[in-house]
Amino acid sequence: MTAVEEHATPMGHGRMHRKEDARFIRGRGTYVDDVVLPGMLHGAVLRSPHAHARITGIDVSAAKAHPKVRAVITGQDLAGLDLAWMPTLSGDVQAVLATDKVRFQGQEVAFVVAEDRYSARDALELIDVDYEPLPPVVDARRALEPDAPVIRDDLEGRTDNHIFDWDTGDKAATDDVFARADVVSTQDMLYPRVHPAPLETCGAVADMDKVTGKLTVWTTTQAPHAHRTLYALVAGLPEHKIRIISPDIGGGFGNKVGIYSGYVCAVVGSTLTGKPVKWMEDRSENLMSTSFARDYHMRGEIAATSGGKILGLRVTVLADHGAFNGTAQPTKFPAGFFGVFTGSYDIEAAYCSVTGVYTNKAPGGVAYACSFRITEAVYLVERLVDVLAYDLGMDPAELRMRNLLLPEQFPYRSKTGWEYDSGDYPATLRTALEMAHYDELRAEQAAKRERGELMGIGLAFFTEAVGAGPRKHMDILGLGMADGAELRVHPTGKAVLRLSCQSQGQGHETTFAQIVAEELGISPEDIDVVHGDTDQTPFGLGTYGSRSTPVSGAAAAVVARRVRERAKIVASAMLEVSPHDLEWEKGRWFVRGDREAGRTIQEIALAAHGDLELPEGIEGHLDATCVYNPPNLTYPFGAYVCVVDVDADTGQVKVRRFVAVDDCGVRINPMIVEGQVHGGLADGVGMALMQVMPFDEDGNHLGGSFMDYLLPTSMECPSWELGQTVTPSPHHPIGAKGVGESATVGSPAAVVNAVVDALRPLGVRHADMPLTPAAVWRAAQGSPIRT
Ligand code: MCN
Ligand code: CUM
Repeated sequence: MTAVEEHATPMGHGRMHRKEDARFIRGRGTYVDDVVLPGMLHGAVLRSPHAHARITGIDVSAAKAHPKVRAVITGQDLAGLDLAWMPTLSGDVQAVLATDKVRFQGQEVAFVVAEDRYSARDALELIDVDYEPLPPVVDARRALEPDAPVIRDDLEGRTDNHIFDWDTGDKAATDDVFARADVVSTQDMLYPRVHPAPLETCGAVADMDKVTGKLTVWTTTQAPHAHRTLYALVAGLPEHKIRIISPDIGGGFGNKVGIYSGYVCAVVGSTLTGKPVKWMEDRSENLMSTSFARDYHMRGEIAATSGGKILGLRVTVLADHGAFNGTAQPTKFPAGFFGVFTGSYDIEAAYCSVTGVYTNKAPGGVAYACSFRITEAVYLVERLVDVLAYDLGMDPAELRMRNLLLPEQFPYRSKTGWEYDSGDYPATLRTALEMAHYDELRAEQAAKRERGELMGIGLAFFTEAVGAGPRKHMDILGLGMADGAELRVHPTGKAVLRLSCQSQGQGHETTFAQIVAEELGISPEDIDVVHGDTDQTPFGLGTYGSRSTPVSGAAAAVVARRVRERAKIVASAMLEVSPHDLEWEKGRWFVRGDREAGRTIQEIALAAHGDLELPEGIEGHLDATCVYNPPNLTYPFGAYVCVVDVDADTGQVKVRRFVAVDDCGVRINPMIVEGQVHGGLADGVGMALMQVMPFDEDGNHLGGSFMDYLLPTSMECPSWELGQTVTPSPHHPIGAKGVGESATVGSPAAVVNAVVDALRPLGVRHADMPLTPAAVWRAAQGSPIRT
């Protein structure tokens, strides 16, 4: 790599260091908990010790008598304000503070506002709640049994725990294909409940100004504009009197998409006391009560010829949604984008049905780099392909190569109706196999097996669908999935880009400046990115589902091109030629055929604000706005190879190598893309080997700290070996596809496939995540948890 590539390029796309890091590495970021306002009070939430119980009484008198307590709020108080229940992102309702029952351990029951954080916490102890415990539903498979306790008896006419049935694909055609297949491999598998666990927990500082009637909320949100609209709809506040500010965010990973009870209580607390109220949850509260992810019980069937041509896929899923259906999926997609479970393969037919159920666990669902459930879908199909390879006695790389979609099949319409925009899958898989020296690895493995050593090689090939909308097909609570951008160019040629999406660590202040820099030839250092403040940015649906680059990134390019076009008109007046005679090169318009006669974008910006007689169509500056409604999703993809060594006696898994070849189209900042991939790969190792949110049979949450809920560290991660192919998206203005969740989507299957491959001499065909030493040891003893 040359020095120029390694360090900041003067402008545009390239490995530029992150602009935001200057403040982050100096400890100068401003997170929600850094916000301190005059007279600010502190809130704390009283949570349910039971997973399922009726509330028969709450006595708050002692808490109210605490000298430092300013207010105590219960569900009944909120009911009086018509705020006891709030809509969820999936159109269900969720208790802000429980009134009738508690439905998961850790559910919010009361909110105390006090002069300091310690007093607020102390006062929680003074609240006396009478609970009448009810039997809980902990296992999703129990939820639909006729005698299962009904969790949501608040919903009128509700007599069971069923939420939705959703299906996709062609059932008859799929059954047909299965009937004539030589081989059908079936596998049950669980994608366990995990938690995004960002370093910064969730919180809010709410400030209701009674004089101006304006509510300002500094809050941990990935979607400030959507939050503002929801506050307006729920609380009946006028939307222009609500300002949501999402300052620096210490990791989101989906955890900060939804609205939590604590935010709403902080707003109510501020309204009642007339003072700003801060609420920050602690680690245990975060792990217990905010967005989970996954919890999909899946049965997959794959049909093939004896020669290894995959014919069809048939899948049933039981989805555990917890006590309130709070998943953030586009309205028409109750199972998210699970419909892409046909993966990267050319098959004849596919069918899948998903049933969602209530259980006595925390709500959530759009979390942990999920790509709207594509993580589950990719895990399913990539595990199934390996199970098929096992049953056929075929090499999993060869089986994949034989079935991958070919470049000439793009744009490819999948059997479940998704239009994959572009790809050269075989080239990407070949690159990964070459980087890994696959044949040598297999030879090494064979030699080790002779000696009784367990070494495994796992593959995964994934296709993602990121960048929701278009708005016609995708909305959340009726808000169409499009994004806005505004670009102002100051007289001296410096620019401000205002975005509706919001970074939680992905480096938007750098990459979005780079997009504009590339389009206009202004240095990225001269372009400020403003985001995360609804008073300062245009409306849009925010950052999740790796949609920022596909949607807001496109908006940034389009708005920059609009500025360029306006600049062209001004330049034509400056140069006294027709705009048709002008040609663009990065940073300037010049007269066709006369390179010397040109004006830089900076000169043009100054002239646009100056005394030049401006032509028709330009009022006095170059500024432009745009709303980008994507015509389709973008489909990044990748091929991963994982190598593990397994100690059969201890069950210890060592991830020795990990080769990841990602294709996210044009890379705006390759260094940031690699960082995103590194993080996602670590996530994947964590989920495959150690992460699960466990519950006991009473519904007690057993993962409430980082001693119990394990996150991967550098100790468990190998030195990642990254490669790339570049297949631009044909419909994205700069050919970029999203990448933020790719590695989390693709890597768990690669790791599990590697571990199962290592255990193959012991006859293991499948084992469920997380493959902890105990789980691997049991599998190696011939009693896999599930086969
Ligand atoms: N990028 C690029 N070239 C591309 C694609 C992306 O340079 N072809 C850059 C982007 O400009 C952006 C970053 O990579 O700076 C990620 O872009 P994108 O894939 O569009 O994803 P988002 O910005 O929408 O981020 C969301 C995604 C999600 S949904 C989760 S979950 C997750 C993830 O990002 N959460 C993260 N990565 C995370 N990284 C950090 N540090 N913190 C989180 O909370
Ligand atoms: Cu699905 S976790 Mo991300 O989309 O914020």
